[in-house]
Amino acid sequence: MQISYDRDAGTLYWYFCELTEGDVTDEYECPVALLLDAHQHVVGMQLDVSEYDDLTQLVSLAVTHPEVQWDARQKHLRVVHAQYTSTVELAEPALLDVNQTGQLLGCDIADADHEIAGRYTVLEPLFVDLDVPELTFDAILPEVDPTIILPDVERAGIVAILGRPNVGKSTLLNAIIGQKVAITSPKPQTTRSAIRGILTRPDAQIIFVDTPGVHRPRNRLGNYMVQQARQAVPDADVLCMVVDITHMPNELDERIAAMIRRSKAPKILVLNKVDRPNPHAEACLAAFRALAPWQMEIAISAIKNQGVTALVDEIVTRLPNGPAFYAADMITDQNERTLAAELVRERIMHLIGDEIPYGVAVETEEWEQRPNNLYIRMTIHVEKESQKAIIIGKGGAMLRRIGSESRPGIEQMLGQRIYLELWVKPRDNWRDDPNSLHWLGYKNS
Ligand SMILES: Nc1nc2c(ncn2[C@@H]2O[C@H](COP(=O)(O)OP(=O)(O)OP(=O)(O)O)[C@@H](O)[C@H]2O)c(=O)[nH]1
Ligand SMILES: [Mg+2]
Repeated sequence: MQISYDRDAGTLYWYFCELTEGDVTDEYECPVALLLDAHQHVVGMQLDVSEYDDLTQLVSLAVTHPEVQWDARQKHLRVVHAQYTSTVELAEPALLDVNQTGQLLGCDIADADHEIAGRYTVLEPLFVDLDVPELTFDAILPEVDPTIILPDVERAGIVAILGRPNVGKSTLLNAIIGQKVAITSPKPQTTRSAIRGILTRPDAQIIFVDTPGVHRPRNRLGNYMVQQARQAVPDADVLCMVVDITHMPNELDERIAAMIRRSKAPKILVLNKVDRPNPHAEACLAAFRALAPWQMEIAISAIKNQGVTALVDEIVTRLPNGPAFYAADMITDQNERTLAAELVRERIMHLIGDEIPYGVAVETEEWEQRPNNLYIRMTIHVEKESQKAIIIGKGGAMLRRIGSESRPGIEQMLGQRIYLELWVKPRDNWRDDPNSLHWLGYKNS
């Protein structure tokens, strides 16, 4: 067993094995409590995993350690290093790292406010040194190709755009870049992977990372999406939390704020959708202000492009000095095939109702330049045979409509005519199948 504590981040790491890269394939969350002795020192912790299935497998690695107790009745996993007299529940859930076979490898416990930091006297001798190399720019930015002439800018850096689903993160990214690099829709959970949009101005190059909306995952795809958002935080030079000012913050906003609070980067509160009437604006504003120590706040309408330039100006003043990383004409890290497939998925999000679009993945399978056009063949993966019929529609009408409504956007992006062929295939329960997720590109780095 390995326990360590990151003082800066206020995070305890409790691991039941040594981790090597690629071990963790899933991330769950669960309520967590610390076990205290009579002097209020921390002597252990307790994870409440009652929400999960296959608990025997989940705890199988943990229970090999003598300090670990499994309470099968309450479904609590307890790590006990000395006798405890009380438990204190933490506001933030623990993050559980799980391997491919469903075993719990370890967990992160956030004590963001450092409320318990002085209480580790008993555990401290057990702490192992954190030997995590500092993330540097080189670690996360692409290798600079010497043949590309990079723009001469004073500042450059990464800006993470975070928020709960549907608040307008991707709409904001598109407004900033001035072109569509991220798909948007009125349905939540539209964005599935972190997407980079690059803005090069005479004075600065800003790499914006649009992230999937943080939500309560109900499948492996959801876990992946939330992890994509979470992973964007430590890499960012500036953090923007986008909120919908017409709604009061909820528990998801609290969770995102907790993720943000752990970072030392400047934090900007972006109040979106100010174009909408909002009789409760004052109350909403006060509640969002209380979520984190914001360096500044700004009201915008991403859809009307109001306040967006002012936001970018504010961001630039907070970027580190340094050279550009991308050529001046590069606007996104996605390739054309991926973007084209995303444009088809966007049409499906708009055209098909109910839950079906959440189980749709679009894959570009052929991309061939022909004399008169570019031939593109894509497969629309669905989860069930019955969904296939809905996507195809009566006499193929819906599939034709998806194709004809996707084509103009793809042609505009590519600057040429295309011939788009769409096929629909059921892929059983792919959102919970690690192989399918990997195959479809939903894999964490
Ligand atoms: N009225 C109004 N609507 C907006 C604004 N910005 C975005 N929207 C709408 O809000 C909906 C969600 O926008 P997205 O940009 O897809 O939201 P998101 O935060 O990226 O959502 P996820 O990718 O699901 O996390 C869309 O219908 C947008 O048109 C705004 O400033 N005003
Ligand atoms: Mg989005």
